[in-house]
Amino acid sequence: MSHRDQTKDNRQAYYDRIAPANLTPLWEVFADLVTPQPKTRAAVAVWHYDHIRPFILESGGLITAKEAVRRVLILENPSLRGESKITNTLYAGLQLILPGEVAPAHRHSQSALRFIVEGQGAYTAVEGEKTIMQPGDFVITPSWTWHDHGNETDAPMVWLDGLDIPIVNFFDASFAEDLDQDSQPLSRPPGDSLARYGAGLLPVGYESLSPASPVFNYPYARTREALEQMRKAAEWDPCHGLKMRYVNPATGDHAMPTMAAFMQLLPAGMSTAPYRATDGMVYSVVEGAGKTFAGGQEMTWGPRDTFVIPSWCRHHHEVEGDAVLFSFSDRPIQEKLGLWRQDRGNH
Ligand code: 1HN
Repeated sequence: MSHRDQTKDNRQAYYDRIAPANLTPLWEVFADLVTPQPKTRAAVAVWHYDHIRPFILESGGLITAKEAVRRVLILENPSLRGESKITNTLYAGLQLILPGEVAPAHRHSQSALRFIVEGQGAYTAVEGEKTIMQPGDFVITPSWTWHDHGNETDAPMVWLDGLDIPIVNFFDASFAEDLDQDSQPLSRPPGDSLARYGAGLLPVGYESLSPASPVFNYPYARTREALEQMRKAAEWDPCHGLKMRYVNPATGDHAMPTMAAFMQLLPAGMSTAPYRATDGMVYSVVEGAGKTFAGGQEMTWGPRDTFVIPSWCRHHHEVEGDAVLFSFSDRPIQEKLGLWRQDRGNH
């Protein structure tokens, strides 16, 4: 046996002997643990709405919203099948609620965001206040807030759910409970939170123990109008076009402590500069059509499509007409931990 083989055998015999004591040599795993750059298991992927919409509607004939608790098709990253993840840290799904249905009230330590994709006029109630949802609205249900949904319209409604489930489970910090009634009692009139906290004003003496925004519906009509007004200044970021983040108006921080959300306008003809960041990004297309080049792949997208760009995957977008993109990520946590990085160039 060569000297090299002998050394290898000796080491392996040693590893085998220490294994029952639950010991592992760091030098054998170091390179996988501490990589010079992020090495995600998640893949670039796109879900075309036209393709999956029939599957979503079909679920409506198989199970009621009430029986399912939440009737959702999970958007699973193709490289993370079976893990209920769209990125390593985030969950995403498309939820269907049919006319007359109720999704019963519950609360959990996971934070959720909703981005309305199809239909209009269904409601969600959060902590005693109802809001009617329209396409493009960004709605939050922060950690441990009671929430239930209902559809009193005559058309199906579909929205994108984003949750921090993998993060909460990573910490083994999941709690959940059901309310003893399907619909929670309402204590404030519709529109109260937006008027009280989302009109550039705050109640005098307002203080909150929660890090989450007191506004829980950020209507698309307002967001779109803001983008339209700002575009006149023609200040375009080479990587992002015009990209805004949803904020907690009381603190200026992200709307929720674990997930950030964004809305961006890419003007007609724009080809963005290459970009990557450590937060994996989930996109929902609101308006327009385009292409995203990421990780050696080309994705085409149009309204209501969802696509995902994993951590540190360099990408750029190309659009013909104007495009409006919603997106969300785990950026707030990474920022708080001093981990978030971006790379705005080609190297
Ligand atoms: C949840 O509460 C909702 O409230 C949607 O609509 C999806 C996925 C996992 C756990 C809780 C909702 C969810 C969820």
